[in-house]
Amino acid sequence: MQPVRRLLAKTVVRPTLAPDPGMGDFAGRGRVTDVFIALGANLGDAAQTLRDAVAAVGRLPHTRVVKTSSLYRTAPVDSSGPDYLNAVLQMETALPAPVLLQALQEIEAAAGRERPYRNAPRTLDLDILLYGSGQIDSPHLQVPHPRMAQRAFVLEPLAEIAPERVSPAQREAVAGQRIERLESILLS
Ligand code: A4P
Ligand code: MG
Repeated sequence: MQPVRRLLAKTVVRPTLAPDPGMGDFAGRGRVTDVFIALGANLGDAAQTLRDAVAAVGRLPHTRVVKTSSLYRTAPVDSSGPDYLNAVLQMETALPAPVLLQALQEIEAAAGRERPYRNAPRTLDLDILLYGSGQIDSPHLQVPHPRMAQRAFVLEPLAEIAPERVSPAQREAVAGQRIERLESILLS
């Protein structure tokens, strides 16, 4: 059995959040939540890795990718190494947030993600930005992502696919960070 399916088989699926007004039924699989994921990579063939990651997210059980942003080339923020490629995707999922986090970490591991030190260059990073309108503050998961408002590499792609989620003041606050939308390299 695949790791995520094994995990799901063992997981007692219970709501981690109060019912969300944005939720609905998803193919008869219970409540679904609108989720935004940040994708980042600055080692290896980053564009292909991010494409593969979008496909892998789309193959998760009870999950559908709704929208993807463009790819963005961005300067490392509190990090080192080559420029990053970043993007944001919107998905609908019936997976509880902790199960989704574990599934994303398995996709990172399959892409060869290593963690030699904090904010090290990486082949693939998948962070949960928003999980419905839920707020989660557990040792392993904080949502909304606590640093998203400080990062142009999150806010710009998020504003591209969900402009109502980012205010002009938030974008203005990160305007000094170098970021370039790539028109000729497609994510999906
Ligand atoms: N964790 C807690 N909340 C979340 C969440 N909402 N989504 C925990 C995902 N994970 C979450 O993550 C460390 C731990 O955070 C996980 O074990 C999980 O339980 P990680 O993926 O190992 O490391 P990380 O993502 O590097 O950690 P962190 O602290 O989230 O890093 P940041 O703040 O996201 O920064 N510059 C550019 N240009 N582009 C980038 O993509 N990324 C970073 C990472 C720094 N600079 C960058 C970029
Ligand atoms: Mg991460």
